[in-house]
Amino acid sequence: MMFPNNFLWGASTSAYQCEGAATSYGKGLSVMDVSSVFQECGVTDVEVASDHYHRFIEDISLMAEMGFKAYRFSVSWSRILPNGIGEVNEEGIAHYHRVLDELEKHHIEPIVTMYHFDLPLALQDKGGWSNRSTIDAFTEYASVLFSHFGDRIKYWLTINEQNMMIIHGDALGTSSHRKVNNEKKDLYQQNHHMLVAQAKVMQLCHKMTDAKIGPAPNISSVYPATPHPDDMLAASNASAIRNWLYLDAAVFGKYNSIAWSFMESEGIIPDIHEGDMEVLKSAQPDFIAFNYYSNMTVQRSRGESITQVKDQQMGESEPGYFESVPNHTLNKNEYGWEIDPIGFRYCLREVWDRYSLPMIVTENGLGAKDILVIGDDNIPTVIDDYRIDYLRAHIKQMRLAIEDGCDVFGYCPWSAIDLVSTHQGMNKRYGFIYVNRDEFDLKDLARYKKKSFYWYQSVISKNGTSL
Ligand code: BGP
Repeated sequence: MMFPNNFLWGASTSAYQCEGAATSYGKGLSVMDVSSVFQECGVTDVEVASDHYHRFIEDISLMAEMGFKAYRFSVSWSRILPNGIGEVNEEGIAHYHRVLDELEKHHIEPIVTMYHFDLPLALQDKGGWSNRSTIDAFTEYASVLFSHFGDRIKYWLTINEQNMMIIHGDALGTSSHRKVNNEKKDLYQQNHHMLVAQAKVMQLCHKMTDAKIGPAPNISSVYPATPHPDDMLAASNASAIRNWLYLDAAVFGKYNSIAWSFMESEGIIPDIHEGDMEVLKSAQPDFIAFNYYSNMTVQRSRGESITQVKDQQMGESEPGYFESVPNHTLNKNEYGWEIDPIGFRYCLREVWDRYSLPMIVTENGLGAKDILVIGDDNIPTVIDDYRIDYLRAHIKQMRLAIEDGCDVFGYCPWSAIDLVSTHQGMNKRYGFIYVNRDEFDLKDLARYKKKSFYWYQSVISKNGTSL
């Protein structure tokens, strides 16, 4: 079995992690521009990032050289609406038109995330997602995007990793502004507001454009640590709370019953207004986009609250429901993330079985401390065989999933170019293209092609038949 002819090979980035120009050209601040996560972790902030704002022409031409069919990137909400609502920043609109012009020139399909962690600070100052009026703000933002770019973009993604913002907001830096007492209840209230906002925006997209739209959570299948029925139940709990809560609401327009009973026993059922459930029910995504890095393994919870690892891909536990344990059958990357390509096939099959909607993988990849060396042609490069091995193994499994009958229409690993990691700085790199800067030394920000650049170029040119 082959990849379909029009398969969308590409890669991903997000605005705050690569654009830079965080306080220029009329852009308002976002929560990520002032996030304490960077200081806490002693790593670079996002003021300059990869300078993609100024270098997108060069970056997109390198993507074209790799043969990209698609580029998944996010629009910065506060670059479009500096205050989150109200006045539109025309410079922001013009910038993304220029990005789209460039992509069009190279026949690269834009896949655009509307909101990737960077909520406008002005909205956060009014309570962010805890404040119900952020639903209207997101709908207003979406309507600005659809009216300016609706005829140029065929694929929209609503919210990147809503589930990780709820479960791991501290690691990502999206919840560092939270100032409420009943923390968990507030988080699930935020979650409800995002679900309603997403549903409204999906409806609006179908009303205002001919484009397709879908959610973009981070999905991990969940293995039981042993065949003990208690561990099986723990795995089922974990999957419901981590995955299906989010996708069931987006696709079926209802709360997953296991997740609901978890929220009930924890006393964290959100305040649901009249009409909210109808809004969820009446919206439909056209596809499911999801990010996959690793699966998780859990055992029955011993009840006690165990120390959580502050990382979005590790250490999730819910006392009383499930407890994460390492999976000793898998190798780990240098940041402790388990590498599980077979689990990728399993995960694709699970999402397909459950929802029967076309799927696109919007993140997958290997973070590593790349080392720049001088190549044969005297030009700096990175010999990232470890990244090639990771991607090759995952693409093979994706091909098998397609053979299994899964409808997968694109693959956009993380990341097109090196960019700032959510909480581990500039030294944790994912790109096919090296960006020449260090944690705090900006150097010349030059772009260098890694070995994986040439490898991915050949994968795309042969449409995945030779890996
Ligand atoms: C996902 C996010 C990305 C990204 C990626 C890698 O959770 O959607 O924004 O950064 O993970 O994570 P990290 O940067 O923490 O290595």
